[in-house]
This record gives sequence, structure tokens and C-alpha cells, in this order.
Amino acid sequence: MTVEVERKFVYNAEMMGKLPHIGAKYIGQRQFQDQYFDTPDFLLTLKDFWLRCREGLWELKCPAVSGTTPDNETQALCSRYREITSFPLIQSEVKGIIKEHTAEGSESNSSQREQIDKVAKKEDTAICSADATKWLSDFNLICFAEFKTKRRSFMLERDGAVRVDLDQADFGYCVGEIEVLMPEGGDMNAALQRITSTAAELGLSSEERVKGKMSVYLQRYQPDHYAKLLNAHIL
Ligand code: V4E
Repeated sequence: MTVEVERKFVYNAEMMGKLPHIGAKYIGQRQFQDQYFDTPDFLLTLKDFWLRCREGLWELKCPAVSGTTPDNETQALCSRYREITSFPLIQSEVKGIIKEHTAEGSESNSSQREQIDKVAKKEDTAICSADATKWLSDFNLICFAEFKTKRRSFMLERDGAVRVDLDQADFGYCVGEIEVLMPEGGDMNAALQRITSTAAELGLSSEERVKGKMSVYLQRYQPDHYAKLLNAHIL
């Protein structure tokens, strides 16, 4: 499984001009649509799990557990998530989270548990998009955010690949990301170091944590959900 380590930043024309000078290779531009799903009571996101469908491909970002505790500054600026892209594994993980919650609840949740067990039996069968839609309704998962992003991407070689994405979301928010992908259990400190030194090369001085697209989207369009995530210290 892959762990994504990233630092978000606010980009400007000057910084974009620096990219070729530090050896960043432009790898192209693409546009994609993201849909994010959760239960009506936000069971997944309140546990920092992010279920997404990007142009038909499913992904679940889960909080990464690592033996390394970065210093406070790095921790504040960089986020770390385990990425699951296998649909059966995503179903299994989501089922586990919802089941854990319903098990904590009262007997009145027994019909929900029966429903989850029914869905779980089908887990390892091939998935078509009709099954995906059915699975969402079985688990009571609804789309809470939907937006398009135009992304320009660059790659750097810094003892391994470092990716820089410059995103422009269709609701009028721009954000950059310096990203390193590493295998689960890999050297987290090395990944953080590569991100920190790339940030320095780009002249990023701000010590402030920069909001991602989702934070801004929720703040604008789903303020109740946003407030709950802030209270839970997820965002
Ligand atoms: C993990 C997460 C969310 C899922 C989307 O994550 P993000 O990397 O921001 O989106 P994107 O489009 O760049 O995905 P990619 O193409 O890199 O896979 S939405 C909110 N979170 C949590 C989160 C957080 N707590 N702090 C920061 C700085 N970012 C995200």
C-alpha cells in the first residue's frame, strides 16, 4: 500500500517561474472531477477517512499510522495518508468503520448490521458501476462534495521522485502541493526531508498550514459539516 506525504502551499507566478530553474520537469495538465462520499452523520470524515470517486476510479484516503513522529513544525505543514485504490479493499475498510460504529450503538442498529453483512458477502466479486451505485446506497453513503480541478504537474528528482501539482478548483480556489509517495512502513523522515528541501528551493517561507480544496469547499458550501470537522480537529 502507498502512503502519500504532502505539503500544500499558496502558489504565485514567481514560484511557477522557479520550477524549471530547480530542475522540475513539466509533465502535463489534466482536468478531473471528484465526488466525495460519507454517511449523513459523517462517520467516515469524522474519523479522517476520505472516500472519493475520481473519473470513475475509487480511492480511500486513510490516516497514516507511522512509527515516526515528525517535529511539530513538519507535522503542522505536512499531511500523511494511506491510499487504498482496490475497490474490494475500500469496501472492506468502509464496512469495518461503519460496523465498528454500529456495534458501539444500540440494538436499534441491528437492521443496519444485517445490511452491512449482506453487502460484505459480495465483497470479492467483480465490481461494475451498477454494483458501485448499489453499494453506496446499501451503506447509506451520499455525495457531500463535487468539484472539478485543473491540474498542472511537475516532477523533480531529489533522492527519489518529488511531484509538484498546481491545482485550480472550479469554485475559485488555487492551491499547490509538494508530494512524495512511499511504501507503507518506508522511511517517513526521508520523505518529509525531501518535501522540506523542495519547499525551501521554491522559496516557501510561510510556516502557516495552507487549506486544501476540501476545507475551502466545505467552509463555503457545507458549513455544518466543516464545523464538525474543525471541532473534531480533522481539518
Ligand atoms: C485527505 C483529505 C482529503 C482528501 C483529498 O485530499 P487532497 O490531497 O487535499 O486532495 P487532492 O485533490 O490533492 O488529491 P490527490 O490528487 O493528491 O490524491 S480532503 C481533506 N483531507 C484531510 C486533509 C488535511 N487534514 N489536511 C490537509 C493539509 N489536507 C487534507
